[in-house]
Amino acid sequence: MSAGPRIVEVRKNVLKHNDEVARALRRRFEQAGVYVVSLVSSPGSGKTAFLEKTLTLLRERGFKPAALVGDLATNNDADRLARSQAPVRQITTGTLCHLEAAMVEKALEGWDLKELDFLFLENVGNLVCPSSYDLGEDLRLVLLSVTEGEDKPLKYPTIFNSADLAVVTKLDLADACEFDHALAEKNIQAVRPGIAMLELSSKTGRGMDAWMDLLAARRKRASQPA
Ligand SMILES: Nc1nc2c(ncn2[C@@H]2O[C@H](COP(=O)(O)OP(=O)(O)O)[C@@H](O)[C@H]2O)c(=O)[nH]1
Ligand SMILES: [Mg+2]
Repeated sequence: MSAGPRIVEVRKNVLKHNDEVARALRRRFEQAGVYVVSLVSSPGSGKTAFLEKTLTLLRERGFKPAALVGDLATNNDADRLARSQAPVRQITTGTLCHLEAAMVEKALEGWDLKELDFLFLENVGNLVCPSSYDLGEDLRLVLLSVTEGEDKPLKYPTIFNSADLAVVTKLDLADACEFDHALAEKNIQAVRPGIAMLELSSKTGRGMDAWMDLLAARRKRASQPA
């Protein structure tokens, strides 16, 4: 037998196991009444800056958010996010290019989810690997910064295709990069037709009010009985 089919089989089993853990996590999140949002993007597109601002603004509005953040190495992002005063834990993945549901489950040990309104999961910066792994989240964000180029959705369609909301970041740098908003939107919509989109800057705060409104509305909708 060639090696090809066996590799596919192992991968299928890994994904199946992940889906089972993710399904259990989703049930736990629902029962606890916590709304869970994950963030995926390439390294450096502004996930941590956006999350730090998000945690701070949510706390100012009286919500109780927390975050888990994944990186191959260092606690740098957890240290940055902890400045918001929200509970934060770092997950270091070693050589792994994505978070898996079991890592989220383990990192949550000791936390009372009923105490939280929102839980954010910052995935490892990567436009390929995280797309296949369900983490039990309610909402998956894909970030695209204006410095990355408008063509990235076409080059990495799967990550955009598996997301629920596309967030264009670093709006304050758009003019300097001659960012073409219409082209970026066209490319995102080409790979994920109908996806909701936001444009914002974590640095200036522009667009953050719309994000806060969207988050509160989605959480409210999720908590209403079907
Ligand atoms: N000008 C500007 N820089 C930003 C913005 N968001 C993030 N950055 C910078 O982009 C770099 C990478 O951001 P980071 O949050 O670490 O990205 P991550 O790797 O996706 O978590 C850092 O130097 C940030 O200060 C923004 O809205 N505007
Ligand atoms: Mg980060």
